[in-house]
Amino acid sequence: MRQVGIFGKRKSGKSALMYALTKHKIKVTFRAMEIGSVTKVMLVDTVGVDVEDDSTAEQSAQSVEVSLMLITDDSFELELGWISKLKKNGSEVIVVISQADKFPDGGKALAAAVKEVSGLQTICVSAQTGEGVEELDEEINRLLGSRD
Ligand SMILES: Nc1nc2c(ncn2[C@@H]2O[C@H](COP(=O)(O)OP(=O)(O)OP(=O)(O)O)[C@@H](O)[C@H]2O)c(=O)[nH]1
Ligand SMILES: [Mg+2]
Repeated sequence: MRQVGIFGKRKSGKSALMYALTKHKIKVTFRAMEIGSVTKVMLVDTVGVDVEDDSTAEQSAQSVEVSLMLITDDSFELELGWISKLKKNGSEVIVVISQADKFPDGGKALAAAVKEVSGLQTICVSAQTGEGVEELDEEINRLLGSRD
């Protein structure tokens, strides 16, 4: 089955995002079943990239086609390193400003900072309010489709 990995530091909201995406996917899948087009995707939750032994995250990085890299604050060097590694492994990467509801500006300033340093586009997502979940799901599907 095609795998989408969720990476990020401890407590960055990986599991909450996985749950929010799953809920959204179930809704969309019921609609897609009616028109007979369903792509089965397995979401892979991982340990934090900042844990001492990140070997299980390393392992997941080998088998995912699309990776979500969660960023929650302006120290994101570790994440940028992981993004390079994931791309080297052949994965597409979507950078997610996670827990976006916690920012007064919805994560826009952090998104701009990430863009300035790395040139990477981001999607601001809140697992709590659902903001950005649909956009994220569409981007995942677009990238999976581009690899068919
Ligand atoms: N406000 C807000 N809180 C969130 C959001 N997502 C997660 N949280 C909270 O942040 C904390 C960590 O969320 P988790 O989803 O467990 O994070 P995680 O990355 O899976 O954490 P570990 O598995 O321990 O590495 C929890 O208290 C969540 O309730 C969000 O979108 N908005
Ligand atoms: Mg978790």
